[in-house]
Amino acid sequence: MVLIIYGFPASTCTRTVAAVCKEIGLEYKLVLVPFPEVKSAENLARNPFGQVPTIDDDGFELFESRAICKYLAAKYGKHTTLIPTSQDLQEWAIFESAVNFEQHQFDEYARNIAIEKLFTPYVPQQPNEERLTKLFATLESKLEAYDKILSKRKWLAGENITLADLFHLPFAYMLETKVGSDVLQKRPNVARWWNELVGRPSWQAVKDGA
Ligand SMILES: N[C@@H](CCC(=O)N[C@@H](CS)C(=O)NCC(=O)O)C(=O)O
Repeated sequence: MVLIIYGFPASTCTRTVAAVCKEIGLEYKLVLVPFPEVKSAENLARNPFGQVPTIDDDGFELFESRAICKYLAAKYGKHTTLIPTSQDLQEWAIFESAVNFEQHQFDEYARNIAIEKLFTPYVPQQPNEERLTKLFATLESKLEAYDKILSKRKWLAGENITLADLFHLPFAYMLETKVGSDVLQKRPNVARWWNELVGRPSWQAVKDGA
């Protein structure tokens, strides 16, 4: 049975899962849960947090995009480098470290910049410029650390691309194309990494909609 992704095309986390499917070469069917319906009883039954995406893999349902991607890579992506395939504990630890710093050192700031800058007009209120300045300053300092890491490794967890790299895609892409920020181009190693990542066919296939 074809993998089902419940979500909506523009959803950042839905596009992450879709990009991972493309990396693996795994077919999926997007079952539309429009944004206003994320808190519907039907969606809450699938995801108690009232969010998307959720997958249905032949009757097995799972929510939380990063966990979904790890599950899909482990089950269907053995021919890829998306998660470590060896039993080498250190390789796993470095991968988990990169997955964790994406979430806590990058997503935390990039997501809030996007929300402040792009989503508040819909609420409606003006972006809080003071908050934005602080978020950008913190993100810049985090990207200094990224540049050091990427001076020693081609990808964030080593010499091969992993989920840790792919998890950056939706919000980094939004920063560059919608917020109009050049933070990803200012540092040589980050720029080299980002430009290769964003050009991947997997992301190009879903960047405008899962
Ligand atoms: N941690 C969740 C976040 C999911 C998330 O924030 N989804 C958004 C769409 S991109 C959503 O459903 N937002 C509606 C809401 O939170 O009410 C994941 O990674 O799957």
